[in-house]
Amino acid sequence: MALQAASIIPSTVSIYKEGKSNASLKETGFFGVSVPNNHLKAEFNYSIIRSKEFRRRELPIGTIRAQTATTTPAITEAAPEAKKTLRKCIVVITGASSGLGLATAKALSETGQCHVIMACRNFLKAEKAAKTAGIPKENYTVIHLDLASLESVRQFVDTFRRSGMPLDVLVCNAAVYLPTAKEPTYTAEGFELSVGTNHLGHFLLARLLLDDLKKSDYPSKRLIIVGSITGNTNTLAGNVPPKANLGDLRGLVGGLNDLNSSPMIDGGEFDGAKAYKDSKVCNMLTMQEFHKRYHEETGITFASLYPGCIAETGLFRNHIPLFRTLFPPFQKYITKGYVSEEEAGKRLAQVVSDPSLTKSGVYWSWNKNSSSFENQLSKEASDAEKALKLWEISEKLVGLA
Ligand code: LMG
Ligand code: NDP
Ligand code: PMR
Repeated sequence: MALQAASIIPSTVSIYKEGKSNASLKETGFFGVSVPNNHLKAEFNYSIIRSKEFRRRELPIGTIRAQTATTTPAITEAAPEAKKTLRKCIVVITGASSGLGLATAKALSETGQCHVIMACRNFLKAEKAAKTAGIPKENYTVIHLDLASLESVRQFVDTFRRSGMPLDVLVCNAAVYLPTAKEPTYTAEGFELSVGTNHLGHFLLARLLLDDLKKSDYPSKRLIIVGSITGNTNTLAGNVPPKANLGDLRGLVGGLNDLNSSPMIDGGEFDGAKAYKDSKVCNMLTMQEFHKRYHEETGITFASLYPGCIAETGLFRNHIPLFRTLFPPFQKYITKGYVSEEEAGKRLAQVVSDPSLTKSGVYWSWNKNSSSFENQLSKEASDAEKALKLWEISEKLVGLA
């Protein structure tokens, strides 16, 4: 628990505020930090953010802490062009401690235009991963987030807000895949773990952070939810059994536990691989419902994507060793769907920051030359009625309705 909110937020953060709507306002943040909202460089100190569970002195010597983050402006106040220079884009990425999330954090860091908030359940792992990947300290901050606990999601939002940083892009990337599990396991609130983490945890996070996105003065605000081909039954990959199918959502209505009904969304027998694929359908439906409800009003871009088959990531850590050995060559040489972590990270980074990918409500994919295109979702993954139903049931389960 010591690391529950072990987020010592940037001790010094320099931010350019270029907001039009509130340019004349002064906001007083937590800890009495005054954030001047003008076009000049705003330098201020953050206090160490403490939670009930966390005290700095309790950390053992040598514990790696969240980094001092300095979003260094490229041009100083003296230069008139500074006003035209965008401040760094603040991007929250869930599950940035490995695989796609980490590769995306690295790719974004390399643009020099982003500061990544790595929202991770394992603080030390995230720190080490960032270091090993060579992400400069000033380009990232680690904040604790365990999506398998709604309490932790709320704590994350609170900690992030107290950092005083704006939110420009949210990337819902983290996931678990439990293909060999014989019995279901559950989140803190008692939801089957795959759907509980991949969908419900992200659903609450995204709903809460929508307000923060709305407040951001960044010109291209985005909310991205990672989807997958295996949730789409209009593809060959989506037809490998067990297939995704949410049915009439009766298991979700029952709370995804076997006390009331079933741990599976459709009310069926537990199947870990199906639960994962179902959760990806939920991710893609949620993106579309966000788009429908909020795109016009807020201008936020909502998008999903299939980054390619990144056959060597930690996602397959629970699969049998034979699968883990054969899956990468199978994808490389037979299906040709294979993509490296680095390439996949560049793809997701495009969806985060490429000026040509601002269209909302889109499920992006890439062709063999690695150029992006708007892909077609399966019938179920684009069913507007199901998206609405999913939204309403999910709100109840996470305590928003
Ligand atoms: C399930 O089995 C398990 O039941 C489940 O518990 C879980 O572990 C899950 O995803 C994980 O896997 C799935 C899999 C396991 O079963 C199969 O793949 C059965 C093969 C059925 C083939 C279906 C092909 C799809 C047909 C679609 C047709 C409709 C298309 C319509 C739409 C078209 C639109 C364009 O089974 C296996 O793992 C064994 C598979 C052995 C098959 C070998 C195939 C040749 C490839 C050889 C390469 C070497 C290694 C590959 C290993 C990686 C993948 C298995
Ligand atoms: P990884 O396992 O490498 O990354 C998943 C990340 O999610 C890890 O950082 C993991 O943390 C984190 N995570 C898991 N559970 C939680 C939790 N309860 N709270 C917070 N973080 C959590 O897999 P990938 O990089 O492959 O997966 C990333 C995304 O890409 C997923 O959404 C997946 O569905 C999607 N995807 C992957 C494909 C592939 O071929 N690999 C294909 C299509 C989509 P930790 O490091 O602590 O374990
Ligand atoms: Mg699949 C034809 C292309 C193709 C692609 C792009 C994928 C992606 N897969 C394809 C085909 C096949 N796969 C075929 C023909 C088979 C039967 C041999 C097959 C099997 C298979 C298994 C057992 N594939 C898998 C598994 C998994 O356990 C993975 C999974 O379903 O995770 C949920 C998986 C995947 N195949 C993919 C991708 C991207 C995955 C994994 C990750 C994901 O969707 O997020």
